[in-house]
Amino acid sequence: MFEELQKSVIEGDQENCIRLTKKYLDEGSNPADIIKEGLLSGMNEVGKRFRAYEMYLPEVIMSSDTMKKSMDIVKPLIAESDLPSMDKIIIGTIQGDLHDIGKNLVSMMLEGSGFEIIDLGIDVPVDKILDSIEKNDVKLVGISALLTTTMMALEPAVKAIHDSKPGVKVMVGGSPLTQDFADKIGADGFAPDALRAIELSKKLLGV
Ligand code: B1M
Repeated sequence: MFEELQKSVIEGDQENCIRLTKKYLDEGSNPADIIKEGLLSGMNEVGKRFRAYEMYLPEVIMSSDTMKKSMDIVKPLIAESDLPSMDKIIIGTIQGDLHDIGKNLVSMMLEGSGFEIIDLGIDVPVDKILDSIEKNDVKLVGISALLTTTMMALEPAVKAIHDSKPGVKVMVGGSPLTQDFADKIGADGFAPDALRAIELSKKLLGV
């Protein structure tokens, strides 16, 4: 029923996506269905096409942005309980590191996939992450590191999170990191790019 809406997300056609979203709302469609079966479903297809090399990253970003604009229209109209489950993810760049372009891209894509992002910014000390876990009901933390120096701070951060917040998983990413490194420091997962950060988040959260 929401094929046209899915198509507008896939094509990153913001104007059409907003028009269709409003049209479905005017016609009385259930807002939660518009999100699940139209917007999120369109974004899922985007992920599949990107992995199959049928879409490029800038197109994925446009789709994600398109989807978010319509989400902003629909979300306030539905009761919290009717919202498709929006798991929260804390994300930040590790202490000492000021790089945030990749981290912001990951945040944006995760948000576009229906996660609620708590972005702690750059140069984030582990205590700030622990505080944020305490205040929010969060089961996944994502930490970015772009320097060979700051990536070393990931191991104590992962350990501190695992020790004081059992059950909370940690995903790491950033250009100098590898799966091997992530395994060695005890992280629960490593994603080499934003799309794989979405897949990994879903896997780690069992979504
Ligand atoms: Co700096 N920098 N930088 N820098 N910088 C690098 C990283 C560097 C490789 C450049 C080089 O020398 N060739 C080098 C690191 C060398 C090393 O450690 N071995 C470097 C250096 C040395 C430095 C300074 C020390 C320079 C100096 O002052 N002497 C300094 C450090 C400051 C600090 O952090 N304390 C510094 C500063 C800066 C700027 C402030 C000028 C600027 C950052 C601006 C900003 O982020 N707002 C900057 C930039 C832009 C870069 C380069 C050019 C680009 C990084 C980037 O944004 N890439 C970078 C060289 C390069 O990578 N070619 C470089 C694009 C981004 C989309 O990719 O961040 O890899 P990336 O993110 C990807 C994936 O890695 C992954 O998904 C993203 C999207 O696909 N990913 C995750 C990232 N985080 C993830 C988290 C996840 C999952 C996936 O889960 C949580």
